[in-house]
Amino acid sequence: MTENSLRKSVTVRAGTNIALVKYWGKRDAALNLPAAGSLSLTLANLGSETTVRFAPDAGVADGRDRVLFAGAPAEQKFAARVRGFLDLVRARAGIRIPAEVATRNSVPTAAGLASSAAGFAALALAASRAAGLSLSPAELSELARRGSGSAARSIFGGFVEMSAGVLADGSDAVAQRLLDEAAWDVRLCVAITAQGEKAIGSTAAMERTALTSPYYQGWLNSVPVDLAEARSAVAARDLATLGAVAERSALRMHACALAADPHILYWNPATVAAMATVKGLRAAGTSAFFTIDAGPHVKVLCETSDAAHVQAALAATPGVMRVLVLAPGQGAHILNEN
Ligand code: 2P0
Repeated sequence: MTENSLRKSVTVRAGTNIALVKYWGKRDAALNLPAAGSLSLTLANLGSETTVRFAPDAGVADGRDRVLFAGAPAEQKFAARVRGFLDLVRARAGIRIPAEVATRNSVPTAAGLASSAAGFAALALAASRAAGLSLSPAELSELARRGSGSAARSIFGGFVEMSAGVLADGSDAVAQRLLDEAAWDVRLCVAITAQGEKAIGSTAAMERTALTSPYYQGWLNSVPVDLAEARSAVAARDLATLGAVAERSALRMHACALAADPHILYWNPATVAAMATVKGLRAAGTSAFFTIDAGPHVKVLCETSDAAHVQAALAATPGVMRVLVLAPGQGAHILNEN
C-alpha cells in the first residue's frame, strides 16, 4: 500500500433499486446474509453520491471517521453504521487511519425513499478504492451487503438477482446482473403517499417477522418459485409475467409482516387506493403492476410508452402527493478519483 493510494479521494454514484422479488428475512444477522434470494431493478436519478478519503488528518478530533451527510455532520446512528462499515474496509486493506466520508442523495429526498441500498453500494466502491483495494463486482456486492442487504444489488445496473447463497462465510451471497440498464426500457412510477419516516425500519421488522410470524416459513418457501419465474420473465422481457410475480411477492411479504406479533403494517389509505388504481389501469388495458416496500409508497412498473398515463392516473388517486417516473439506471460507478 503506497502513501499515494491512501491519499486518493474517490467519488462514486450509485442508483437505488426496487425489488420485484422481495428480500425479507436473514439466515445470518452478523454477516447480513439473506434467507432467500431477491430480484430488483436499479434506478436512474434516485441514488447516492459518496466521496471517501483516508488520511491521518481526515477524522474528527478524537480520531474517529468524519461522516458528513448533505454537507453537515451526520446524525449519530447513521455515522456509527458508516464507521462500522469503514472498519470492515480498513481490516481488509490492512490500514488503520481514519476516513472522511461525504454523502448526499442525488435527488431531493422523497419521503421514505432515502434508501440504504444506494448509500452502501456507493460507499463500498468509494471506500474500497480509496483504501487502495481493487475488488471485483462480486466482491463489491459482498462488501455492500454487509452495510445493507439491498445494497448488494445496487452494485449493478438494470435488472439484478441477489443470491441467498449457502456458504457460512457469505461469499456466495452476492448479486449479479441479469440485464443491463439499456437492455429493457421500462419505467417505474413512484406514488408518494406520505411524508416522514416509516413506522419501523426494515432490519428490525424482518427480525420480528422471522421470530413471530406464523407465515414466515411459507414466505421463504415461496421465494425460489417467484425468483425462477421472474428471472425467466426478465430474460424474455415479458412485462406481464414479471409484473404478476412482483405483485404477489410484495403482497406475500406484507402479509407475512402483517402476521408478526406485534403486527407490522406499512400501508395507509392512499397505498390501498393506488393499488386499486393500478388494477383499474390493467382492467382498461394498460400493462401496469405495483410493488410496495417497507413503507406506504406504491411503485408501478410499466412500459415507457404508458408511463405518462400511469403517472396521471396515480397522481389523480386520493392521498397520492406526487408521482416520480424513473428509468433503469447504472449501478455503482466512479465519478471522480484524484
Ligand atoms: C427489498 N427491502 O428487497 C426489501 C423489500 C424492503 C422491502 O431490502 O437489514 O435496508 O440493511 O439488510 O436492505 C430493505 O432492507 O435491510 C429491503 P438490511 P435493507 O428491497
